[in-house]
Amino acid sequence: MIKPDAVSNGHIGAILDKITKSGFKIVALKLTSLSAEKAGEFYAVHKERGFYKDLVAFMSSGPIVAAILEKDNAIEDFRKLIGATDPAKAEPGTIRNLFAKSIDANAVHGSDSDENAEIEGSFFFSAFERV
Ligand code: RTP
Ligand code: MG
Repeated sequence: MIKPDAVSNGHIGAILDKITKSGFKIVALKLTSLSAEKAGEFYAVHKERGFYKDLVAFMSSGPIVAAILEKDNAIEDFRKLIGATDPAKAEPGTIRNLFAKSIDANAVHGSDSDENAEIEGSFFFSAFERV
């Protein structure tokens, strides 16, 4: 997902370019937005964390881009490409290093397991929206 900060800062094109040039194939893509309820559902795993309320408010604050990506070793390689959760700690050249401003507004989300990628892909896309 490209988060609301990166969408409103005009980074959709640059981020998708970096993703595809890093060998990921886009198999589903849409510009949409999340209600607070849907954002809360998406990040339900963090419900007990202190940052949950801020996270839900931020993720429902503006348009986002959702995508399903394919690549060998996609989960690990994508997390390497996006960099650390806190952009101040993200390696130079990573998406969060280049486009994120803070740990809250950190430009992109990546699934953390194959299982969650399937769940999160189905959260945004029906079968006929995937190529
Ligand atoms: P994401 O799920 O968005 O790809 O990020 P992540 O795996 O790198 O980090 P995660 O631990 O899953 O946390 C989800 C999002 O919550 C915000 N967060 N804030 N203030 C804090 O200590 C804190 N920790 C996490 C971040 O925006 C993070 O992306
Ligand atoms: Mg996460």
